[in-house]
Amino acid sequence: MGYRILETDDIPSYLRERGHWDDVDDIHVREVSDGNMNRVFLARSTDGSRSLAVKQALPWVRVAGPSWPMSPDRADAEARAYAQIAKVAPDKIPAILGYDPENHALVMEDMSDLEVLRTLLNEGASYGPHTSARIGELVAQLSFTTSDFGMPSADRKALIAASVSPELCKITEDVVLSEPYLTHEHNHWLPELDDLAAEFRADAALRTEVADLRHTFMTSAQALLHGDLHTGSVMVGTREGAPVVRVFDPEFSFVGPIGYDLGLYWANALVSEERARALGTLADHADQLRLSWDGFETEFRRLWPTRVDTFFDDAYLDRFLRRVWTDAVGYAGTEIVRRIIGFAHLTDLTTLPAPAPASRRALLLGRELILRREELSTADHIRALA
Ligand code: SR1
Ligand code: MG
Repeated sequence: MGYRILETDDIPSYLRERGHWDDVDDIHVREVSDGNMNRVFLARSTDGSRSLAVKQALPWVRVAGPSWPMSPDRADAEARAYAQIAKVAPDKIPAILGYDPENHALVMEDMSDLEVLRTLLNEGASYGPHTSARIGELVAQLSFTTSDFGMPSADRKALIAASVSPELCKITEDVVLSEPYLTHEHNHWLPELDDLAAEFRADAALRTEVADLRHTFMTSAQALLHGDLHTGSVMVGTREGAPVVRVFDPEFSFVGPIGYDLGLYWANALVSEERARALGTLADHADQLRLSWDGFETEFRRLWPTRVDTFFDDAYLDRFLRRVWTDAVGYAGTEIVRRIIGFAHLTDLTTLPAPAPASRRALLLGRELILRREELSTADHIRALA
């Protein structure tokens, strides 16, 4: 039949055709699309005893519409990434019930009992003691097991080939790692930030450092990444009295530099901290870099003795982790900058009653993280700067 764009009314028969739902008279569907890229529907039985989510990639960027075409093949990358993460951290992603490559649609666990981390933080909640540690742990589990430490060389080459995702990598290379430092129609910012936006475009030293991070993003095939690990890609809550952290939306997944995933998470934590500072609701925001790094490093070191290639010795591990840290600091800087003067902004800042002062502070912090990433060697150094 070929690819078709699913509308709310199509979902009951679609789910029946795909073998996920028998009684199409007892199904209520609503669209809950929220991200920049795709459509999401929730289907639920009348008594709420059954529910699931359907996510479909459109042939364009959802928030831009058909004027920004984008292959729906990106859903294949997402399905592949989920399959890989499920092997090593099944408790940290939603259960995937099926993937339909023809319609680029994933059927998955309904997580609407959980909350998007960004939404909670914007409402003034704290992170809690587990969230960032679990995120760090997930990055370690995914990255170690898909690196040359966790996989035989030939399997790694096959993984790299299977995970090539040129269109989505190009989005990141453009909207994160170059456009904010150029004159580009995608860029927009608050009028109060005109001076800084112009300064960033004219700053040759800043541009060279971003070029370095961009080239590392393009060439450093360290491990399979989530690829877009911001606080809007994390759901949290409690199930049966236990804290739950679920990472979703790995459509930007590819084999790249591990620091990119950590850096994105850090940037969003730092921006959320600026929001909390502006509103006087600062809770445990200041500690999230340290908690996520500790979670990452502890898990990566725990896995190290299982490495498949012992030519990589313990001294090399220290050097490797240092490089991941430095990359993460730099990518955190680029993520902050692009979220304020680039294409896709953050509700953390845009919904503030007076967004300019916090945005300005964050932008200046982002620049420092990019320029001084080699010397900012601990979470305390970054803390002092923030
Ligand atoms: C055109 S897409 C802009 C952003 O949305 C996605 O969530 C990624 O963060 C991407 O950079
Ligand atoms: Mg997303």
